[in-house]
Amino acid sequence: MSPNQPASRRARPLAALLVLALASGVGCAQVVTESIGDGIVRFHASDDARDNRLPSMALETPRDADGDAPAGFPSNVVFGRDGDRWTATIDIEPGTSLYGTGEVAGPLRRNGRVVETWNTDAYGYQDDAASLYTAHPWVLGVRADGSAFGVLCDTTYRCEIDLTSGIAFRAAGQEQPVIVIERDTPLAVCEALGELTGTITLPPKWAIGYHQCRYSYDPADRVMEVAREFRDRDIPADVIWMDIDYMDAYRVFTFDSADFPDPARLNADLADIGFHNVWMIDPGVKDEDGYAIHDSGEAGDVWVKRADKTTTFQGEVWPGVCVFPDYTNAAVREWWAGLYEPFMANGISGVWNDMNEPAVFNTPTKTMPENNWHRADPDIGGPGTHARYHNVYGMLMVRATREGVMDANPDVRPFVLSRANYIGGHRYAATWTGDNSADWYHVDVSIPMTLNLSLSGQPFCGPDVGGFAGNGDAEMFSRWMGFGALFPFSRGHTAKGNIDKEPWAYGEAVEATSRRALERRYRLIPFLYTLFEESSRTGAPIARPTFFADATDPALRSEDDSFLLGADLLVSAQLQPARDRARVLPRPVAGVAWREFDFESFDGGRDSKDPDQPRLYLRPGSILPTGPVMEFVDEKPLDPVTLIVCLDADGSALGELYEDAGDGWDYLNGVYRRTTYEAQRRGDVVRLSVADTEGDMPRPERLVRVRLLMPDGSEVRATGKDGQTIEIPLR
Ligand code: MIG
Repeated sequence: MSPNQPASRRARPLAALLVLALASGVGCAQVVTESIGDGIVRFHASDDARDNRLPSMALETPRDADGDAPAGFPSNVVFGRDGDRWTATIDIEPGTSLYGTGEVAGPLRRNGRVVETWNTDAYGYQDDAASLYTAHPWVLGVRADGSAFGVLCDTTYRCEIDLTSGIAFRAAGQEQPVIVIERDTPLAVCEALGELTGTITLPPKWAIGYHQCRYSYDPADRVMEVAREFRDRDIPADVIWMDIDYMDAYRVFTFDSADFPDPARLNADLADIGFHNVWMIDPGVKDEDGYAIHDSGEAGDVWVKRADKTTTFQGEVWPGVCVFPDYTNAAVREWWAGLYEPFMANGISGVWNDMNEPAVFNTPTKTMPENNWHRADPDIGGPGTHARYHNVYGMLMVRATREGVMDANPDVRPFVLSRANYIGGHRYAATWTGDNSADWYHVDVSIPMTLNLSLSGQPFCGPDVGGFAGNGDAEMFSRWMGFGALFPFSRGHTAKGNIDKEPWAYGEAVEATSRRALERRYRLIPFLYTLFEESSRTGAPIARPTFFADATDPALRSEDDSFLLGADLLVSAQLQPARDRARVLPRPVAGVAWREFDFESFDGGRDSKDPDQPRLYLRPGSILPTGPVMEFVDEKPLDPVTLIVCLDADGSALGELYEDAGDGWDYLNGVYRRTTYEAQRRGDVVRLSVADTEGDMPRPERLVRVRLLMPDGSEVRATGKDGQTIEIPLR
């Protein structure tokens, strides 16, 4: 047995253990391996490390060993030390591409990169940023043959992820387990990660519409003005956001009485024109006697402590000197959750938690001292330092926020956006890529950043479209909107002091491009919603790297100017001003190429004639469900359903459409409809029919339009009734 092979704890003969101990040069400690699921092995540095490990914050529920590691398990973890850090290394075969590592700037393929998990307020970050806002100690490996594995270093402490030669984790704190997932495909690894860490809650449908934000729309009249402008200009949008300036001097859970005198009225007026709303809440609570939130926190003794474990830590953030809820404690989370009931009663639809790394202005590290003290519950490891809990502070905050939001409005699905998070935190909140900049570098990285987050368990993500820091220009904004409209989370945002960045702010041409882009998103909502539902069940990412189409094709491994939505739709963008990058497409499938298609735009032309729209391609063998343009997702019923069909080499195609009430929980009791459409060519006729229907929601009477994409670029169209077979003669 070589030290590179996995060791089964019980089965290994003693002599081999001794050889291994000597060879690894780390004393007598023996790696312990155990199976915790089919093709999932947990490695511990030693028996001691296993017995004394801290509870996993990543796993949705603790996993017991269900046996020894399977014989011949392909990956092995070698533990060691590097100064005061413990290390875990995993060799990789030549030809292995590495991905994931969470929210990281730079290219999709991560080989050669070094990052560190340490949630950081990283305004204006660049390619070399070691740490951004979230922590995902996780690497996805894809071997030359397309088989894949995932490695989770199950620590909340600061952890370097070094991909310069194989995979190396170097972490502070005590030795923690390393979990390795083995699967045949990268998609299956993502799904297994979902089994371990949980999946997203299906969001309310409005949350997958377009979001419009800025720092800040202020006062309330300005909010209404922007929302009305969308409707007047026929630009689809579902959500408008209230950034920190709505508060009374940045005191959380308050409203500025001059600028936002009646938030309930504002939310109702927004609802009248089909807008939902999201309001920001930060963790820092102004340290001020007489301020109700402060006083109730004080009474409950909820704040994070200094190293002396008794005095309350104070740090400056927006409101001035603040104190910080200790979300590691269940009683504190309950207190925090309870604050949302009166807040949400103002007709608030969603909550945005920012600054929860936590960001602190007046310390050298821009966060809390690492020796601050958390009074954590035993089930997450008991009391401990900020060094241990820093990376989960944001996750535990949004866990409590989500509970509060759900307690306040139990009949609707929660929507929470968090800036900081930890692997597994997708269970509680969506994430965006923080304070990017209005420059071409950030245009370029917004696809790989979204993809690597998606490959790290967080499917509900996207960048600030248009760029947060700085102004940028019309050309850049236009390009960004073209493909930014197609991210799982699609939100325009910009910082205080910048020019306006609403879709119409740059004049008519850019407005037209933005409208085309958002009309595409809204036509694709039936498909996107189907993908969100799939993700909520299986953990599958929504935006996927193009190499998912063919993990054996080396030409796709670094491709990050394009991305897939689900398995079937390829979005191919041009991310350089000159539009001079060669497009990379998946190889034809049994001789049939991925087929380009587009939509008719509002001004009568084809939207793909607009060079700022990404090109769209359909996988051979697939049926894409689309709908009519709407001003907001629930404006009208889905009628007609337009099915865009690309037959494979056998003349067949399949596609799925998931529908439910769009909000609420009835879908969990069967009130939904999942339709599998099938197309089959026989001679000169293609028959489109429903192959399968699941769920209790009856099929409405409605039209189905079929757009059959032909190999020569032409289209054959047909119309029929949903549920009935539609015959499409080809000549
Ligand atoms: O330090 O609330 O990333 O999206 O607009 C700035 C104001 C604080 C940072 C967030 C940004 C938000 C801004 N916030």
